[in-house]
Amino acid sequence: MAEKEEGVKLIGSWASPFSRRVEMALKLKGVPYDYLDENYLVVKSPLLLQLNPIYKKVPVLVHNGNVLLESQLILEYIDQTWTNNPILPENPYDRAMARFWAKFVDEQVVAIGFRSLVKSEKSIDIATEEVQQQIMNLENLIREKDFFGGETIGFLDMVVGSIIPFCLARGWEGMGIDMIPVDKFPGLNRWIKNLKEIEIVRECIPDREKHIEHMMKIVKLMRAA
Ligand SMILES: N[C@@H](CCC(=O)N[C@@H](CS)C(=O)NCC(=O)O)C(=O)O
Repeated sequence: MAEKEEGVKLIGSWASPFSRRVEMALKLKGVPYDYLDENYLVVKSPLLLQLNPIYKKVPVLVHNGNVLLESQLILEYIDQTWTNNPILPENPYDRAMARFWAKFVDEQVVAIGFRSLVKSEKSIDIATEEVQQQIMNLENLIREKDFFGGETIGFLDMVVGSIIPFCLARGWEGMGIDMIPVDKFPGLNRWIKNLKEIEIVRECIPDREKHIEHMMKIVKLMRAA
């Protein structure tokens, strides 16, 4: 375990997948940190606006006075600063591919995933098929492995895990949609089970019931917008 460093602070939000993945990395590395929870749906704190004036979003990591933004970049910073329990692959090709798929998830899957949550009953089947087509790419990647990172949790597991099973799937569950059925996605279901067996993952993911309620609130806000 590392000594508590001067000023390791995370400004996050309990239901934010981008914050959840940063907490997973800090816990995996054994980095002690102070955590401030933002209720950004109600009001953004002056601290958040001061630290992230560009996007005004969580998470924000402050380390020894340096402000870091954007969760994937924060994960890379954590990996390079605390080198125990590496999360990014060492091999340059594997590293590039982990970044490729992480970008795919945060851009493509997040966009169509949230879009599927606001579809009407009439168009939900088409939206479901669209999401399933995209996540089949991840099923093909995980099929032979326990984790995207190989034998244990890594960068891509944190990115995919925080977004799909522990965020979007909570919304799909609230809507009564079985988006990742085990017969279609056996690899992803096995991987989700593996993730849930990891203590730091369990410590970082939102409580299921509370999260489903929260996702339904988000769906309502998105529909009203
Ligand atoms: N690309 C950013 C996304 C962060 C993000 O979207 N955070 C959301 C919470 S899940 C947020 O702070 N939203 C506030 C807002 O949109 O005003 C990252 O990876 O850190």
